[in-house]
Amino acid sequence: MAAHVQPLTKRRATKRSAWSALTSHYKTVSKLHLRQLFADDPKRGERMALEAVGLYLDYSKNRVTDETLKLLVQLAEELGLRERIDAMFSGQKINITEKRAVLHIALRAPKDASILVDGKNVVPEVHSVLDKMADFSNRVRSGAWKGHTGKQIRNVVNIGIGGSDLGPVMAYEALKHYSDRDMTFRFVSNVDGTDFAEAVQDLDPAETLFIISSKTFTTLETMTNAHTARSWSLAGLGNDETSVAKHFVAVSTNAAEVAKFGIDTANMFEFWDWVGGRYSMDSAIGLSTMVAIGPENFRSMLNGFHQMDEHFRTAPFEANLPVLMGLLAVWYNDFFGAQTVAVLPYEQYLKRFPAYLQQLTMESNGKHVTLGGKEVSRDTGPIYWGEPGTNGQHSFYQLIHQGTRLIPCDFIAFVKPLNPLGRHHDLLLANVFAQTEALAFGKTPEQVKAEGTPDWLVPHRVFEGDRPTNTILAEQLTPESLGKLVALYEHSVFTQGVLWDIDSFDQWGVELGKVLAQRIVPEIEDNAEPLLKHDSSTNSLIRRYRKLKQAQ
Ligand code: G6Q
Repeated sequence: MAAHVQPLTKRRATKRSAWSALTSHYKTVSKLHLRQLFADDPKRGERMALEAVGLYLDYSKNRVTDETLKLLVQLAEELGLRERIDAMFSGQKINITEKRAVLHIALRAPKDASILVDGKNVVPEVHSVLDKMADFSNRVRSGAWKGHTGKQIRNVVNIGIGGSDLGPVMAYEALKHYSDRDMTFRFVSNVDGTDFAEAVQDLDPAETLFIISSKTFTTLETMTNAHTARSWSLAGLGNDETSVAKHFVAVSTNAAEVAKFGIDTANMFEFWDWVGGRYSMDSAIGLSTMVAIGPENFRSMLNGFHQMDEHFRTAPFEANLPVLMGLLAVWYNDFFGAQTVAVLPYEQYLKRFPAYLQQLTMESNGKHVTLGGKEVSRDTGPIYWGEPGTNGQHSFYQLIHQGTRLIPCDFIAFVKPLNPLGRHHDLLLANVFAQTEALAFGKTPEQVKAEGTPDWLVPHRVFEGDRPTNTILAEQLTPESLGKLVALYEHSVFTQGVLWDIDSFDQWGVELGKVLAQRIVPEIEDNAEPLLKHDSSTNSLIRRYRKLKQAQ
């Protein structure tokens, strides 16, 4: 076990006292309505807000009192959050099941920083890869990098999946405003052939560059898509193998596999085993982002990440944005029994942000055993989901307002629009404020009756309120503010994981399905009828598929 991890006995003892204080406190707080909390403290909305590194968090519409926050902070202290933060930032191997350091914070560290992994400073390597990415991006953007036929590259297709896809897609969509509009960017992830076919159907191979993004360079989906891309590209370029060097580059930790695929390792952008897939959008995995928005904007995004890292590392817990958000998530998950958190960006460019967060939060904290391998004693990772506003208001918000479940929501909005059009932005923001107001305060039967509603209809039109929300307000969606926002959630996830005493950085849960799929592939593809040894359901599904496939 790594040296920084507290002995289990100590952790358990402190855990009991801090959690139990909150358990009895919950009994009082759960009976207090947000209406009352606001009535009792007219300045609550100003007091329970925090501004740091340019992000403003209003957490006043949460079902908490000062005492709740004090106890939650105490819980974090007792469970060693400070030591765990220090352990992560100093490169200790806190991903204990994979025996790896967790250093996405090194990806955005300034040049003069020193972060040691096994005694070696990793910061110079990070900057040398960033410089190589910048040089490449500039050459592609300027047209200096030519395709095999001498044509300029106009299309970039990133092939990757999971952490090697969701970050790049989200960042591209989020920062489209800053991207080179003369270029086309596509993202292929699914092993479903439709994904590839649709992505390239209107592209000219002579103008298309593929970025094969895979940490391991062995992932089934990515390698299948990469080989299909290779054939598609070669077919369009006279089957000249030398064209691969001009139309394929790789982002990986596995030089041997990259070379085996036929990509010159000079065109490989490296990252390291201490970067988890879902924490890699600011590593070389962000190459497509850099080509899209240019190196300067990419560096400004890294700077945003770094500002949030420093805030997280140094701010006292009660004034620490990611810590507060993490503590609130735990409060609802473990005391109110909330199953989910809705993330609702009121910013069209953030349309893929909830999908990105789903991997970040659920792959990280979807764990059922503690660091010591014991069954956890309380629920871990809530389900994160969401859609951009105002669209969701006309669909699933009904359940958030009037359903029987408690769904804490994060509303995200920006003061300045990127596309100012008439009254659009004022209307958008009015909706953010109206939603959090309606969720917190609702509408009482008296108010509904006073509007002249007939008695039979009153219950249907009552809004209980008391639905908790966070509102995150930033000045404008920029590369820098995106970096801050992503780092905010990364560190909130870390905070939650520390409170649950779990490894937020492994992902064994994705393994079993991968292994079983590899076993089934030959059973599906073999011409001879295979001897199937699965359960009766799986066996008959395979037989049915084989039969219908052969009949075609
Ligand atoms: C992320 C996971 C996972 C991973 C993909 C792709 O934290 O590890 O989503 O990113 O399975 O893996 P490769 O980059 O190795 O292809």
